Amino acid sequence: MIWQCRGRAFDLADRTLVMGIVNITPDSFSDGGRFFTPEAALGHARRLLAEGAEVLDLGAESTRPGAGPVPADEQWRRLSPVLETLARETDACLSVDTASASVAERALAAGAQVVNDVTALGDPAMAGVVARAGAGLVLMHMRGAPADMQRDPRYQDAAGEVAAHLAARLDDARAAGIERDRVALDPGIGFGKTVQHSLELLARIETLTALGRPVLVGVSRKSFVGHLLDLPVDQRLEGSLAAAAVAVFLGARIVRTHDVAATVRAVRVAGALRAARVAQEPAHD
Ligand code: HH2
Repeated sequence: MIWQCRGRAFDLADRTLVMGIVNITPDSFSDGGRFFTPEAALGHARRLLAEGAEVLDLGAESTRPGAGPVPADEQWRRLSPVLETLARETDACLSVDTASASVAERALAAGAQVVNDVTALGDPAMAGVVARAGAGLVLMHMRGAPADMQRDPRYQDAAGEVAAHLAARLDDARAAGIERDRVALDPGIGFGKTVQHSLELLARIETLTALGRPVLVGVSRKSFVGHLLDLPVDQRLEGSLAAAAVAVFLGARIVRTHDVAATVRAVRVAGALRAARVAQEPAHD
């Protein structure tokens, strides 16, 4: 299974990509303010690359529950010095975590290869921007907006509804000229989901892998881990690793994380276990 991101093609048939998170924000839920200056963000980005991240996801707008939107010009003011420097000094794949087509367009012009859109084409101009650049695209499921998404989210069948929503967005992307092999799909853990919904989405990840595209999961330090273990954000590493490993074993191919070194190790073992299981399955013809 190939994920095509501009000139780059990731073959994810039997390996897992680790995407390191660089939050250039004052208010992100787990590391807000730590990497807000360009110097701090660059230092963090270089560290994540040294730890084995193959993709860096640069974000300038927190999407934590209750957060409001950050204007496009302010997002770009935060992103540009970091993105422009990284594009010059590394050939790592750079992703921009934005729901704004105008921010995405500027980031792609500055050398980003992927747009990570937590609104799955909520901005009507986004699909055209991604199509014209030939960029990779992450379509994430969210119910509601960060400001209100955790107010009593309800589903009859969370896994089925999330898959149907992402299948429809995948069709929209295709209709706008974005080839299927450019798209990765993400259930949006914690975005308009209770703890139980997040668990169900991870445990039934095959409802998403069945759509034939690489599945990305973002479980790192998320509140479902905190609820299960009754631990604050700075003590959720082991729980996050367990969730990432199980998701990879069940078929996820891209893991978005704050803790790259530990995640690279965990998903390598989980991926080897998945491969061993697949090798034992009877051939289907
Ligand atoms: N989670 C966050 C942000 N962006 N993108 C995708 N595709 N999937 C996710 O699960 C996801 C995401 C939230 O995490 P973080 O970036 O650490 O926090 P904040 O939004 O507060 O900056």
